[in-house]
Amino acid sequence: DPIEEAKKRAAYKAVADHFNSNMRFVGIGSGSTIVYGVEAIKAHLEAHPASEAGHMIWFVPTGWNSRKVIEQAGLVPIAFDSLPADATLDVAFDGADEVDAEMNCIKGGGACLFQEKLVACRSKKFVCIADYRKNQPRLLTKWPSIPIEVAPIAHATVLRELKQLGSVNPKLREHSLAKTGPIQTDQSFYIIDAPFKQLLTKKDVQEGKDGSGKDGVWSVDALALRIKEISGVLEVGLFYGMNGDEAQAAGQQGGQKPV
Ligand code: DER
Repeated sequence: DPIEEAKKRAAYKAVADHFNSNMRFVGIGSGSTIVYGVEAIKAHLEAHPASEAGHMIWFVPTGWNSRKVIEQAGLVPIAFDSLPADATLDVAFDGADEVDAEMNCIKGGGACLFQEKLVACRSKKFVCIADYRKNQPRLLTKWPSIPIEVAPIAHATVLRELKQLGSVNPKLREHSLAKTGPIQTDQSFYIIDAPFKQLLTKKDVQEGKDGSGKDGVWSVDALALRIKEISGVLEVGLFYGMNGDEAQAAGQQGGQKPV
């Protein structure tokens, strides 16, 4: 299957370039691509054991499924809230639903975006593993909407506010199979998928395009910050400006640019 092959190649390259056996804390994202990432880490550790005996590497999951993937590979998970207070992760590996020319990402297809962003922002480097299907000039080119994690009690209010920001037909993510009703995240929150017309890159704005929300056209960071301000929103599935200085400016703890 050419897509599985592409995912596997991307994962093995990402791990070869950005993982080493002497790391201490490594973040593991969610979805299907990251499974190849864990497989590649496992193979790397077998071929390159840690230099000092007894060296431990802790793997930080980004949700129930991510933890299962770590355990099934025989690696050792540590819950995010069990990390030593002064610990920063060496690297976080994760997937994405779409990536634009500036490496901004739409994430949340797997409903784990809150823990994924927590882990990404606590890591020295965020490595996004994405096959060719995810690469687009701008976000919302193929992936239709922005996943947003919201408190159940506030979901109707958030839907209303999103429409005022120009979202067309935002809706609660429902179970697709037998069970009816909204899906719940690992935090027992809901997910809203909010379509918008277009998300501009920084370059678009520098070239004079207006990303301030007129006719529902926004720049990535302006919309991410605006949605985050809506009371009831826990986190927004837009990863942007993840390098140190921009991330500080955007109010996110410093990570580094996704690679
Ligand atoms: O939920 C997410 O952001 C995930 O990383 C995910 O959507 C990517 O999934 P995939 O690797 O199965 O495409």
